[in-house]
Amino acid sequence: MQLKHDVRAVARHFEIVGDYLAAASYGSGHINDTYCVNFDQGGQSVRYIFQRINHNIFKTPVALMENVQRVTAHLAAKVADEPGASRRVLTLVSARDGRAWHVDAEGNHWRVYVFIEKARTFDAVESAGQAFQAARAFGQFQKWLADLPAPRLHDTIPDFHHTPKRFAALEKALAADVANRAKLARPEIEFALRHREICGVLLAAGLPERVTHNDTKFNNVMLDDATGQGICVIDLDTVMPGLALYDFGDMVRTTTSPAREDERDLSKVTMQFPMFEALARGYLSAAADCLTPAEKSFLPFSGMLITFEIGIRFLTDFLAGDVYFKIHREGHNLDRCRTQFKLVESIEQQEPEMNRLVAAI
Ligand code: ADP
Ligand code: GN1
Ligand code: MG
Repeated sequence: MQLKHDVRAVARHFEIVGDYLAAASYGSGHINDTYCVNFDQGGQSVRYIFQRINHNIFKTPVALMENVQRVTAHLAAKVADEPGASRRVLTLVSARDGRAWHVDAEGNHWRVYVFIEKARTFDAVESAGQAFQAARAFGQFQKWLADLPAPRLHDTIPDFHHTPKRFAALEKALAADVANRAKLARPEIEFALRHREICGVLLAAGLPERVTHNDTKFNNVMLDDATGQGICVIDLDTVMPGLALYDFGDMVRTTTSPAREDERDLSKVTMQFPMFEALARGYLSAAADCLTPAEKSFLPFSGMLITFEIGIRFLTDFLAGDVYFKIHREGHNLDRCRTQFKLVESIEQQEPEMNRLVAAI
């Protein structure tokens, strides 16, 4: 199949031995372009992950790569003495000019990671054990990065989780209605407007800034094929200063419902309490001693808020004519928005019980 990019040409700029064999598009991310690339190294086929950073969204790719270099180096030092250390952290492959990235003739920034074998990601959660493992890995990730030396990391996307600003962007897109689609999303728009008051809650709570991942989707953690253990947190583009709750909230969003993010049958979308319990226990097993009592008390609410926030981002993009997230069918962003809002409702209904559980852990 014809690829969107000349990956073979890109490969020549990286310190990879052996012969280039083949490349294929990989993963289900909404932003970057990811390829799995095979090389023949002495008769063995060895895989690498190549990624083109979407510079329409990440406007400062060099600053982003500086963050990724600092974060991966810090994590590598933390896991150095653990068994299988090389599979516990992403490893960048250097470009031939010594930098960690290559800029092609079109101005695209590329990076290469060593492929983590015998582990995989899942787009939808299958068991409470997986939820526990994912949350523990993300909690451990936050804990390991708590002592990242200064300076402060770059903000790769400013105000990424500033929910009130996300809401303002929705209102702007609604007022402009450039694609004439507001009429197709009346119930969703009404839902968003009714929930406006939750947007500012975390920002008003005076919580501490930490180094956070900010995109803790379930498919951004690799689970070991043999043990099921959460071995490596990936997708580091949005690692930057943030609130711990942004990470826990996105875990609730992506790891408690059995349905995919774009499921059309909304009856399948529901916050499964045992998954939430596994997430809370997994996350706290690793990160509890880093958290303040206030942060802990907001864990259930953060799930509702971040699900709402991503929901309004999908709705905004639908209204704007699908300019941000990759889509694969008509109405894709509206479908995604609907699953998010259904999940918000499900969390709202169970919030008291979720709060009781967290207080008891
Ligand atoms: P996106 O930003 O597009 O989501 P990711 O960095 O999450 O990109 O990568 C997309 C997919 O590629 C992941 O879900 C994972 O399955 C796979 N992947 C990414 N990095 C690696 C790696 N180092 N080893 C093995 N698989 C990887
Ligand atoms: C995007 O790149 P990916 O697919 O992991 C988005 C996240 C959203 C997510 C929704 C930089 O993540 O913020 O939560 O889609 N990343 C960016 O699935 O906007
Ligand atoms: Mg990803």
